[in-house]
Amino acid sequence: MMKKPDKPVLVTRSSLPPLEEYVEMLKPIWDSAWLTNMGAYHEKFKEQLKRYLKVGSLELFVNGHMALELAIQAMELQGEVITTPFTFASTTHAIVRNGLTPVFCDINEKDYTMDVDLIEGLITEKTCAIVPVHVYGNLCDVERIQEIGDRHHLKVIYDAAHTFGEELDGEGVGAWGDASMFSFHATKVFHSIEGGAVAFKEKALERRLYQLKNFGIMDSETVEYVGANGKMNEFQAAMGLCNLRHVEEEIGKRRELAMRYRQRLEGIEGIRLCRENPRVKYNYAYMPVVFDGYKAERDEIFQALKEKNIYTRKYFYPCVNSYECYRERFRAEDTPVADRISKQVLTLPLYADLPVEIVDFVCDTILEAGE
Ligand code: T4K
Repeated sequence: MMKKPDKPVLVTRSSLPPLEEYVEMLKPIWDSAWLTNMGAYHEKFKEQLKRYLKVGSLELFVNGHMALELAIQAMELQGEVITTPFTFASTTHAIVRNGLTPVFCDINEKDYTMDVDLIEGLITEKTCAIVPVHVYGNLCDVERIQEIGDRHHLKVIYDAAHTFGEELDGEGVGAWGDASMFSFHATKVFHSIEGGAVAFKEKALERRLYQLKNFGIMDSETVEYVGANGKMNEFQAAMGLCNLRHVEEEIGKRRELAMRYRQRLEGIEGIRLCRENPRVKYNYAYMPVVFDGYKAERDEIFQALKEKNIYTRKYFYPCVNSYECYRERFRAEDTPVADRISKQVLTLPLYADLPVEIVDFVCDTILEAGE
């Protein structure tokens, strides 16, 4: 086994373009002194993203959370929203901050996305939408969800924060549902420092999303709507444009490392990895591993790795329905699979420049902890 790394290895590390490339992009910003409010880079980034993500309509935002919160607001909903508790805080907060009531659906054991067999049992006369999450880049059963949404006249808004560039049967994942939110946060496969986008179907949403991100201001004398400020600035868009040139290479490197983890950990008793769906083009956003009946518990492995300078993360523990701020309203026991998986899962370090020796070191440490 290699010796403990000198520097801490974190769960991820932002990918950055060559510095000169970004500096070159900054020159026109200095020349024009146009820093934000839908500048030239903003528009160019939007067009390039539409092509890369293979979606017809898209609006950019300052971050993924604002994108999701405002996408939900744009739908003008009331009542209950069926969603998953196995996610980042943002998903549920976006629902609640819109004055809507989240109804938590449990997840499946296979890929930790919403268990589609349970959705219909949660629909009431108050249900207005479904907000599923393609967690870790694992695609939800979009076909079944579409069918349920259509049958019950529900909006479907995907939290696609983890699925940048993913495809199902060659079609961009953002083409599913009424809208999908992508996050371009620094920790993501693809980033614009902070940033996000909403891909959507209905053309009318374009105007509403624009109003929502720009105070409802349509021109210097016309304020049409009580909007917020969710605009992406030119420095973000410039970083996005640079990173877009390198994203395929980044994903390729991640893929190699994910395969290495798989090679080392697959088939070991008590260790569960997600199975890949051959219809999906993945982005290898995260490397989740579930310890279920392994000789060491998740928290013991977390600790063993930490002692060796490897900082994994318990994404997503605790489940949202046991957060302090929601404790009075929900119970984690109502979604037992999510509750259990959240206590068994660890996301291992994965980023393009992670040395393969570290992947081996992480695997060796996990295997040693189970001896
Ligand atoms: N929906 C879902 C399902 C999401 O996962 C997220 C975000 C959202 C919605 C909302 O999208 P955004 O509004 O964020 O665009 C991180 C990210 O901040 C967050 O974007 C992400 N999900 C979540 C899963 O992970 P933390 O609290 O774990 O971040 P932090 O600061 O502990 O960073 C994690 C690791 O990343 C560090 O150990 C090192 C590395 N890192 C971090 C930063 C900030 C870098 O390499 N560079 C950096 O600049 O939430």
